[in-house]
Amino acid sequence: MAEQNLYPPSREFASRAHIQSLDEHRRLCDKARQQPEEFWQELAERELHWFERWTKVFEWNPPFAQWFTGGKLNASYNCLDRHLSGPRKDKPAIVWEGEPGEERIISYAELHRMVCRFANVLKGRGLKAGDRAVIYMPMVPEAAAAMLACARLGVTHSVVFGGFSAEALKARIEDMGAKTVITADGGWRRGKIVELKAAVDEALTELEVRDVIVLRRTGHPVPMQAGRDYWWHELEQSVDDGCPAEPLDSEHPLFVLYTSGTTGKPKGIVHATAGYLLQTTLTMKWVFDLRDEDVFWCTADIGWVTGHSYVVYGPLSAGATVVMYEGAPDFPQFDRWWSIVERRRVSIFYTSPTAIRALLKQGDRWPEAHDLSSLRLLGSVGEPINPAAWEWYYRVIGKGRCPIVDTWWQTETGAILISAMPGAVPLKPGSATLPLPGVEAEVVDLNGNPVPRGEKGFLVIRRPWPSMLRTILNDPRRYEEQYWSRVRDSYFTGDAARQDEDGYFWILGRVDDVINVSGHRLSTMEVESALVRHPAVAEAAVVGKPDEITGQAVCAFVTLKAGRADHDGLAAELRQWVAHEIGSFAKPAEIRFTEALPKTRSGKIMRRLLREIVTSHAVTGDVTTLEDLSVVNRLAAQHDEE
Ligand code: 7RM
Repeated sequence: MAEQNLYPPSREFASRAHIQSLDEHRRLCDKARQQPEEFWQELAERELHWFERWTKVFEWNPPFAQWFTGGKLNASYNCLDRHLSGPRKDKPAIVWEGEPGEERIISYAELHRMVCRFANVLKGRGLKAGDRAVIYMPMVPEAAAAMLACARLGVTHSVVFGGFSAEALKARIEDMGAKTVITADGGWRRGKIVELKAAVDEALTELEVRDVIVLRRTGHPVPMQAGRDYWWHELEQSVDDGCPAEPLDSEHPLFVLYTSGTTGKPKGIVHATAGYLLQTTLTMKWVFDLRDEDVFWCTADIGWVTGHSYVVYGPLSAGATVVMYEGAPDFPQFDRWWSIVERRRVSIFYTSPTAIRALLKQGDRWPEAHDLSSLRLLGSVGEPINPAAWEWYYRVIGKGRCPIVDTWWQTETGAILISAMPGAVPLKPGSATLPLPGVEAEVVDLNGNPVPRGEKGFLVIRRPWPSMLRTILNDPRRYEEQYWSRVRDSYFTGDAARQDEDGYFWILGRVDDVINVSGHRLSTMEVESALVRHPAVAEAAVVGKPDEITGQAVCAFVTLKAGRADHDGLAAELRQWVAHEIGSFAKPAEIRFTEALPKTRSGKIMRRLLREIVTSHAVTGDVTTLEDLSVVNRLAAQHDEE
C-alpha cells in the first residue's frame, strides 16, 4: 500500500529545512526517548524567554503532570516583547483583512502597544493574575490582542467561538466563573452582521458579570447597559502605552477552551503557560518549517484550538507574519482565499479538509485565476483528508511543489503531535505520518497491549508531553476518567488508528460519541440534549452521517410527544432550535421522525444501529438485545423509500 504513494521531500525543500533528513528526525526521537529531561530542557532554553529558570523539567504524578516547575515566564512577553529588540520590531505581526475589504498591517511594535493598552484597560477594571475573562469576538486583530492582554496580566481567558449561541456562551461564562466578557458589536460573515453583543445580552439575562467590554467593529447600533457595558475605545482613552508583563509560574493556567466530550456537557480544557507555549512554538519550526520571511496563514477561527495555537500563540511566539481574515471563504466569490494568498504572498497555508473539499467542488478556475506561486508548504487539520481532496490540494493549489503536512492533534494536546516534518519525512496521502519527537504514540487494544502493525486499535500517548491539558476545569475526576482510566497509564485520545508497515499512523476517526462536522467537534449527546429541551420532542438520538463535504453531518432521529404530528415545519423549527441552543454549525442536516428508537433491554439507545442505517442503509451484526426489532426494520425501510 505504501510504496507507490510515497512523496519524499524534494532536495530543494529539504536542503533549507529546519529538520533535513529522516536520520535527523530519528536522532531527535531517540534523544527524547532516552534523555527526556535534557531534551526538553534544551528546547525550553532555546525557544522561550524566561524571567526565572525552572527547578524541575517535569513531574509526573499520574494523571497530573507539571512542566518546568518553578520557572517564571509570560506568554505575551514571548509573543511580543522579545521580538522588539531586533529586526522583527517593524515586521508585520498581523496582516488582517476584513470581510468587507478593509486591510490593516500591524507590526510587532504596534501589536505590543495595542496589547499593553488593552491590558491597562483590564487592569483599570480591576483584573489581575488568577482572574478569568471570556472573549467572544469576530476575527479581528483586537481578538488576538485581547487574548495576549489577558496573558500579559495572568488573566485566564476562555475564547468562545462567535458561531456559538447565547445559550452555549452562557454555560461557558458560568463554568468559567468569569466576571468580564470581552466582545464586539458584531462581525461580518457573508455580508451579514453576526450579532455578538446581542448574544452576550441574551446570555447575561440571568447571569451577573461585572464588565462587558465592547469593541466597535461594524458600527451598527447596539444597546449598552449602564454600569455594565463599556466601549473598548472609550476605556482606552485614558490608559498609557506601557504595561509590564507579569512573571507567571510555568503552570499558570493560560487559557481554558471548551470542547465536546462524550456527555452533553462540554469540557473546559485547561492549558498551562510554559508547556503549551513551548510546543506550539516548536511545531512552528518542526512542522511548518517557519523562516523569518514566511507569511503564515492558518484559516481557523480563534474560537477553536487551531486558532489559539496557530493563529496566535505559536506563530507570534515564533515571530511570524500572520494573515488573519474575518469572513467566509466564499464571499463575495469562491476565490476569496486564493485572492488573499496572491495579494499577501502567503507562503504557508493551513486549513481543514472540509474547506478543501468545499472549494474543490467549485472547480479549478477559481484558484487558477490567481498567482499562488508564493506558497511553499500546505497543511491540513481537523479530520482525515481523503485522497481526492489531498490530490487536488497538492496539484491545483500547491502545483505539485508544496509538501502537505497532515497534522493530527486535539484541543487536549495543545499542539500538533503527529505530523510529517516536511524536510525529513516522506508523505503518504491520508496519513498523518509519524509522531513528533517526544511523543510516544501507540495503537493498542483495551488492555493497553500494542496491536500488530496493520490492525486497527485505540490511539494512545504513553507519556505526558509539555502542551498536554492539565485538567478539566471544575472536574478533575472527569479528567482522570476520560483520559487516563481507559488504558492503564496512557492518555486515551478517543481516536481509532492503524499503523502501517512503515510505522505510519492512519487516523480512523472517533471511537466515542463525538462526531466531527467540518473539523468541528460535536457531542451527539449535546445535540440530543438540545433537541429534547424542545417541547414537542420526546426522545432524540443523534449520529454522524457520512457527508461528501463536511466529513460527517448531524443526523437526528426524533420521537415526538403525543399529540404532535411530524411535519416539515417542525423539522425546520427543530433545526433552528439546535442553532439557538448550541450554534448554527450544530444544526442537524437531517431530522427523521420515528415512532420509537431502537433500545437495548436495559433501555440504552443503540446508536450503532442508527449509524448503520445512515451509512449502509442496512443493519447487520448482533441485534439480539433489541427490545423491538421492528423499530429497526421500520427505520431502515423508511430510508429506502427516500
Ligand atoms: C485540532 C483539532 C480533535 C479530533 C481528533 C480527531 C480529529 C484532528 C486530524 C484528525 C484525522 C487529522 N482539535 N482530527 N486532526 N483526524 N487526521 N490530521 O481538530 O479537538 O477540535 O478535534 O479531530 O478525531 O480526536 S479538536
